[in-house]
Amino acid sequence: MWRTLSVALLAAGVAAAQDRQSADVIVQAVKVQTTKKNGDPWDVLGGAPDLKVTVRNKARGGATHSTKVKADTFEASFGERTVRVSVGDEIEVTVHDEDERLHDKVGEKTVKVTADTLKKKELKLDFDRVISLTLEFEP
Ligand SMILES: [Ca+2]
Ligand SMILES: [Ca+2]
Repeated sequence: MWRTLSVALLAAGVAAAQDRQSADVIVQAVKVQTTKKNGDPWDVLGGAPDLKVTVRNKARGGATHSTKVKADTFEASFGERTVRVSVGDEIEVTVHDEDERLHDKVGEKTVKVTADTLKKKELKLDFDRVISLTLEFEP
């Protein structure tokens, strides 16, 4: 009886520890298509885009962090720490071309953070006009 109880308590403890599993989301690198969907260049006169990545945790009151802008490039390395996430949270990742007034959206994707995501530590995504976006999850 006591043995059964302690096993049950141990199992509950393990489950609780997994619930708390969390990590910082680090935006590592992004690579985008050379044009908008309609074939137009990202900026007038054929300029390359000015890339910025925003990560929003849809749980936790919508904590949001945007990276710095990398100007005039189709690919960029950031290495920037953004929001903290836990297993089960959903994050919305948006890549923009920063402009004077209306920014062009390069792509947007919502991803669910799983225990597997945190275990693998690295997540590579492709969506919309984003060829690849690499996120790292650091405990
Ligand atoms: Ca633009
Ligand atoms: Ca621009």
